Amino acid sequence: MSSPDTIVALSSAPGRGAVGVIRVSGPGVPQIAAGIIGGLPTPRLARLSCFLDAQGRSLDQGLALYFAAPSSYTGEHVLELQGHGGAISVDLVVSRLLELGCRLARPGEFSERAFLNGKIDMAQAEAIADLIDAGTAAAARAAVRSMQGEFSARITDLKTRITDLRAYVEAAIDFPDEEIDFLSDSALSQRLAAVFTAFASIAAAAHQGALLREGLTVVIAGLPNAGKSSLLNRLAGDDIAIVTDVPGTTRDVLRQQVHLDGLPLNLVDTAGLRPTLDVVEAEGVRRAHQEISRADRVLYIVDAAELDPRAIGDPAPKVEGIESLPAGVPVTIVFNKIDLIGAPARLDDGADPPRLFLSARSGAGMELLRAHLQAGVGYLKAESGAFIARRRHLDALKRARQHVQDAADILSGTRAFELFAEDLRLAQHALGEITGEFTSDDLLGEIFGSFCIGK
Ligand SMILES: Nc1nc2c(ncn2[C@@H]2O[C@H](COP(=O)(O)OP(=O)(O)OP(=O)(O)O)[C@@H](O)[C@H]2O)c(=O)[nH]1
Ligand SMILES: [Mg+2]
Repeated sequence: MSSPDTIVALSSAPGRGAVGVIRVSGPGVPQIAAGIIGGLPTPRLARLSCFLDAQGRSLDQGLALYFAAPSSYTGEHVLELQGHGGAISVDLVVSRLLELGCRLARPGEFSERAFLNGKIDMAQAEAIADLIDAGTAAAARAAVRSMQGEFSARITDLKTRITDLRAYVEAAIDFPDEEIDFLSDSALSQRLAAVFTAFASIAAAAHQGALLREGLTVVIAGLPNAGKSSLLNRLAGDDIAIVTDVPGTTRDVLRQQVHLDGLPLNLVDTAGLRPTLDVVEAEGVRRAHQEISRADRVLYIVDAAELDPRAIGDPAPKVEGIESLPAGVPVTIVFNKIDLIGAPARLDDGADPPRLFLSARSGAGMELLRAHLQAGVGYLKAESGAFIARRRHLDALKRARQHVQDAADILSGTRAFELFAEDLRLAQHALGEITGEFTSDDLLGEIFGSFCIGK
């Protein structure tokens, strides 16, 4: 599958740096090496070389490293030139390489070639990009796990189990005389149960990974003056939003990212929800509703000091304005300012929606809030063996599991074994999408197009 073009890109960060790494990949590497450093170095041995222009003058001096196909990142011949990391000196060397017949690489093109040449699968390629983009140490560790193939190995294992199951059933279809004895034993249902167990454990690890990668968007909403901005500042540990006792202080949407034990939390502070004739504030309220509709969780802040004291013990207190929240977005009602009413911090998890009593001013109840947000998405604080995962992986896992479920339903209902085998085939196909066995050009473009240049 080797591509005829030889590509070049700066693989280290652009700008000023101690070292600039220029990577060249493709069949033209031997001839290009002859042009720029006078010949191919011994594979995998660093060689101090002058990088030469067309007249044989030195453009820069540095290390040259050669990886012979197929033992390289891309699976093609690769030459790496490690020169000085000045913007101009890097440009001069890249220009010379273009002159020698390379073309500039597209974003992610080295990794795309690695994928097309079977050096890495799709989940591993995605993990490389996620490692580079990781925002926390936990996310980076999960990305390394996926990059090294742990996630793919688990998917492959699951696929093998499903293949076995299919083979078992297809044998029965091929020998209908033996069907009854062959399938009435419990071996089949045992195998099926093992497949479901494997799904559950992979889905849990992938769910953790997706949380580490994408985080949780928490929108702080409520009536004016309830203490929304105070809560944002308290969670961020910084004086980010303006806080005053004037209702309607916040109008713009304010965003701040914090981490809860490795879980990225995208906090959004919004304008207090109230009807208003002020055009600026009305726009703020409109934007607040927009944010609420996209939230993973809404913290609906209520000023506890303004509440009828009887409402506090009420299992279903009337909370003003809460009816304006859309159905389907998880909400927690946060009774703020408990310092004013002398109530203790408390989490009422059993209530629907859950209720939390805290004080943004004193900080009482903040630990309860943090734990509640983590528990709400099933985040495990401890290192959990997570694999970095994307929505597309979770989606494929879900579809695959559904196909196996459909197969199981057939087994318990009609015993139409052809349909059973067909559902298992669909499940395998969905799993194959994760590792990239089945991919469209669109998906390739989407995934590798979001990579850095030079990766
Ligand atoms: N006693 C007490 N006062 C608080 C607490 N939280 C906020 N306040 C006060 O309540 C007032 C409003 O706080 P903000 O954080 O600006 O409230 P907001 O909900 O962002 O208000 P808008 O942006 O106007 O919608 C300020 O005077 C805060 O100091 C709290 O826990 N206890
Ligand atoms: Mg505010």
